[in-house]
Amino acid sequence: MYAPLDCMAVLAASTLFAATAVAQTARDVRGPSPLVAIENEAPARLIVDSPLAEQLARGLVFIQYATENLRVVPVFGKGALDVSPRIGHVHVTVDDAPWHFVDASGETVIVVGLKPGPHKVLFELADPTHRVIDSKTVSFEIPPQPKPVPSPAR
Ligand SMILES: [Cu+2]
Repeated sequence: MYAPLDCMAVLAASTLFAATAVAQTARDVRGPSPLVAIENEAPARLIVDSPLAEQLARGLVFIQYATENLRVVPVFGKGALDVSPRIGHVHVTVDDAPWHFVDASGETVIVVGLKPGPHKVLFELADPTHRVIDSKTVSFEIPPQPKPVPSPAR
């Protein structure tokens, strides 16, 4: 006699559970709004992954990185030091080169053309005046690549 009512209760409870299990706010995914100043912001931190394996096997270096408590944007200069939330960019140095390039996109860094063998890439998280805040080095080895097949002579 009460079976339909019990089924309804079970259905309602399971629906509520399912909705709760997948409920996610925009803040959960994106973090705090970048449009609100942060008092006493925690120190900035740099996270750098190893190169993506599939691309590395083909001799291509794709390195993903992320920052905490710092947004990577192309804004520079002393005045930008007082911006909140904090902003900055990344210096990338390949194999101890005397020069580096700058990434201000926050996207995967791609390096191509390295010879097979051991390599390393230094990531430095910098403030808008280029002062280094944090750094990470990723070491990896590019495997030997198959030689291209020569095209037949004409
Ligand atoms: Cu810089």
